[in-house]
Amino acid sequence: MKSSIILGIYAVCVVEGHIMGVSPEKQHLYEPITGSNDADKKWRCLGDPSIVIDYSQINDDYCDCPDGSDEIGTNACKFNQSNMFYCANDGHIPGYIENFKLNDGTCDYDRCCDGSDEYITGNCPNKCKEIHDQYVMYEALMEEKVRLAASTNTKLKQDAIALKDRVEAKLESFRQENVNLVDKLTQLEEAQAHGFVGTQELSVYDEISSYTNKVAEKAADLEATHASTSQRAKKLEAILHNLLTNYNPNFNDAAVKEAVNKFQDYLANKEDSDDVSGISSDLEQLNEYAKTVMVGESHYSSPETFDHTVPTFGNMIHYYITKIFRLFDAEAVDQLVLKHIKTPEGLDVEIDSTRKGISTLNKNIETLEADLAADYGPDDILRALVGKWVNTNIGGYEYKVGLLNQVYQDGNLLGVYSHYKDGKLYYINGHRCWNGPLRSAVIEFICGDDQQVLSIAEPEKCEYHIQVSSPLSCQKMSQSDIQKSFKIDYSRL
Ligand code: MAN
Repeated sequence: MKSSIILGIYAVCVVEGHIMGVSPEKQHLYEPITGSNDADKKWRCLGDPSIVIDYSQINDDYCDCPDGSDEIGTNACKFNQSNMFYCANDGHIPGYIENFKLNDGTCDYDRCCDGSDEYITGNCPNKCKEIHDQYVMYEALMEEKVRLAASTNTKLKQDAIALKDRVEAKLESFRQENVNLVDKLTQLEEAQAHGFVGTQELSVYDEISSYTNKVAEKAADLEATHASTSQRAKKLEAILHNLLTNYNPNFNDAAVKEAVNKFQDYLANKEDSDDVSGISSDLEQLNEYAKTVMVGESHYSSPETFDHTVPTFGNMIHYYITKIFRLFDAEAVDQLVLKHIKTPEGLDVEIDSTRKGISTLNKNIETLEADLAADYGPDDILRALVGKWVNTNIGGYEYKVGLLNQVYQDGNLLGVYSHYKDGKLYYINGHRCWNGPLRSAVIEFICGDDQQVLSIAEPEKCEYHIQVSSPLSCQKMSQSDIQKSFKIDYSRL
């Protein structure tokens, strides 16, 4: 039983048509069910209509209904979220407060600017006018911020799109590079299995061919020159034969005698054959030889198909061709081999480095794919904040806050960025707390100017809650968001 003063106040709380603590929309639920005299009036508990109580038992500071619906204006029943005390806050925005905060002597002006939560203590005069004036200013400020943020956000969105495009392009080029490397590896492995590199072997053949073709052209010229020279020689020989057969040895003509003697010497030493045919087939052989160049075989020695011992004009050409070919062997082929054909050891090294290249590319591809699949918020806009650090000094600690990166408190790692959810960035796996868990942090964006740390709290040991201002969260600021973020400046009340 309460004192008579308190009873008096409770009597005020049950004036029919207005039950204290109940919102206007719910007042009709508190109409009596029977009786015209006050004493006869009854009411049913909202959560259990089988329980009927006297109308005067509502807000009498005694809990009659199991759901607490009869004591919405007192703290008599166990707290129930759906029975919160309603503050009308005339001139401002209505609010609700937990019943256990009623009459505790504290002015909860953020919920009840009219002080109605302290109806017994009378501690709290109505401050709705002052608070509403503050709110109106704050609301205008926030609306302005939202307006300004719209253009910043457009820019951030464009940056985010460009960054995403860049990641996609990089991924595409890595994938293409990967396809090329896999092809190359297949070729190299085939070459390793067969002992040569097919297409590269052809390159050597092509190069040798181009040399032998040039030599062939030269040889054809020489052949033609040789043919006409030998025609002329034959005519001269015929003239000299005629001289040899028909000269008169009885004339003592020294010049004729010398010519006849020298021609006889010439005939005695004359070559049997000066046939130059076969040069083309020799060159053909060279080309065929080029085709047989194999990886890892000792193919540098020239083919010993030419007989250098017979001193014919044709063999002279053979000699030069072979010499050229020997040049190929000694220098050019070595160079070509280095350029086009792998030695077995070189092949192993290249296969190894190609495999490593593929594995690195695969890792890079995985990283980029994960990045593209990650949640960067609506329109991927958070991409624009990657790599941004906002540092501050609070409570004697130097905080380094890397958005989507890491957070440090002096030398302590508070967490590594893990994911984004419902407008918040989550950081985990920081340095271990003394006798506690690994440190972790959450960043909440509050509508405001460019990214700055607004506050850092540690609601649980080694769990950090960081508020960062950003135009990002302005875009979705509804009227109720503005109301929720409004903070009363008590110094001005
Ligand atoms: C340091 C800081 C604090 C933390 C304690 C825990 O002093 O990281 O934030 O609460 O360690 O021992």
